[in-house]
Amino acid sequence: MKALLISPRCPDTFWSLRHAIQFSQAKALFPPLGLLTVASMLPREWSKKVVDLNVEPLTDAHLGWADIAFISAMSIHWDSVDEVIQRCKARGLKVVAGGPHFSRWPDGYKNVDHTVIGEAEEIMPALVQDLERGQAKPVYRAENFPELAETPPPAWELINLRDYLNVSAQFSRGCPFSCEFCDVVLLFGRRPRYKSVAQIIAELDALYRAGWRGEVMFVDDNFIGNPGKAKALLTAIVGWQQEHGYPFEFFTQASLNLAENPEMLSLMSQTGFKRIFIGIETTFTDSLTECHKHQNKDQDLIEAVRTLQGAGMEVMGGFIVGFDADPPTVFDDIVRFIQAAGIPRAMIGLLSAPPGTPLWDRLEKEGRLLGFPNGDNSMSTGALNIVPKMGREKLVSGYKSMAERLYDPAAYFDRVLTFFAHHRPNSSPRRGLPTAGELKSLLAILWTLGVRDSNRRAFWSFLGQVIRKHRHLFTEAIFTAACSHHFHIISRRFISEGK
Ligand code: B12
Ligand code: SF4
Repeated sequence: MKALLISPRCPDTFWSLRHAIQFSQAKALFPPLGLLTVASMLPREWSKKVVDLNVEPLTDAHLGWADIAFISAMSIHWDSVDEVIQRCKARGLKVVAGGPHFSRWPDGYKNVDHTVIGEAEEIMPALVQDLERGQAKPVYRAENFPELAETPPPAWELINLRDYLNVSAQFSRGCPFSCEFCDVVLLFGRRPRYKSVAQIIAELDALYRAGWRGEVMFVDDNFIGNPGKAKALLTAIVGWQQEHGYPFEFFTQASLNLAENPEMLSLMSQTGFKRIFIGIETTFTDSLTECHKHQNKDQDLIEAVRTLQGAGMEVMGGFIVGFDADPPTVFDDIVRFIQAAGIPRAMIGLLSAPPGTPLWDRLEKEGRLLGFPNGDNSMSTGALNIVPKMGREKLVSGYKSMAERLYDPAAYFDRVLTFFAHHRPNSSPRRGLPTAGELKSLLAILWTLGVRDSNRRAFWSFLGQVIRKHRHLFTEAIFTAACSHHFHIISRRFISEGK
């Protein structure tokens, strides 16, 4: 059997980082980890090809080669998914679809032949057998959240790692919390399930052997969900990094209570963690109570961010506006917080209700649902599927004013400088001089932001301050500025929508 594994194209959104990636040799931000994991579950004797539409187009030759297509998608891929399915069907290919989008929206695609709902581990043996016998069913639903001990390493050999800016590894799935707006618990359950330390070390070995050097994201919903397991893994990676000459830098997602765990922070610092994404959501206790994010209450938020920065990590924060309890000052207050904390990459979103979440159920009862969200709730109104208490117009205009203020390049650079002022280098050795590829990117960024861009004054003033006060972070500063370029383009486009 010849299996064509297709990853749909991401639209040009906040997280596509497309206008920053253009400066590098990479073509996309992350490889499609779910699809590569599924590829490893297919029989060895099958021929496999991965086509990531963020890297290359899907050609008739690809479709002509294949006997069957496997598609993996998030809801944000909506448009591309429709097109891919139509093209596969037009060539007479059977389509197997899975991943978060199809798991949450299984009835949406009548032209998909076999929909996999949930995680693939326990389903694949039966699906493969049924496909080989020509008797596969329309729907396969995971009955359990599988243990990850048998999850195979991703099939890195099917892609060119150089096409990606970062790579990823997954240590755990699931989250013990129950934030009202989040569908992670529906998708992956409340009990975090883990791979073994040996499985992860084998994945790092495989990436190293495949020639990867650079950033690795642990795509866990909460890396420190089980602190004991996280510490055991970190201890093993410290040793691995030493043995291999520190080829990787890491980032991940975690809950804010990481700031209260100095031992974990010290281990993360020794391992080489550079960034951490935290769902801060809001600075208002009543809004945190409303969305059941109790774990963020009673914390001094600025103090927590400072602690993480002091451990060598840039804090990337997720923020939401549109809670019923949000006061009228919410937009100004959150912008002020983000500036003061020094969170350059702040992902601000409008509250939206993914289907099946407790928020969806509550708002349905209250008659405040407006249909399905489109999956993109950062710098877009496409996911706004609720009637907000403060009124849609007020919410959207306040939100746009946040985007305008936060992604003004001067404000962004101010945040980077605040972060740099509190940053302490992590205790793993820093990578050596920039590679030839990185130097090329540096020059391209300098040319675009420093010569051609209308915001070049802000850029040069920023660089001047970096050279005066934080020279050791010069390379970091240039790459961070490339992200500012992307966010500025996305925010301008969003702000002018509907004008
Ligand atoms: C890493 C990550 C990112 C990264 C990288 C994304 C990427 N390109 O890979 C970044 C930070 C960029 C990102 C961004 C976004 N993300 Co994200 N992200 C994740 C995260 C944490 C891990 C994804 C991952 O690699 N998982 C590991 C693999 C192994 O798991 P998996 O893909 O689910 O695959 C398993 C099954 O689903 C199934 N399966 C998957 N595909 C297929 C295909 C077939 C054929 C079969 C049979 C089975 C199958 O089998 C696999 C093994 O069991 C998930 C949450 C999570 N825990 O998965 C959210 C998640 C995927 N992201 C989500 C969202 C909403 C977003 C954003 C839209 C956020 C935003 N507001 O902007 C953006 C969109 C990005 C864009 N391009 O514009 C949602 C998607 C929800 C949905 N219904 O689609 C998730 C589920 C988190 C959540 N609930 O909020 N994200
Ligand atoms: S928002 Fe984060 S902490 Fe809350 S349930 Fe979702 S993954 Fe867990």
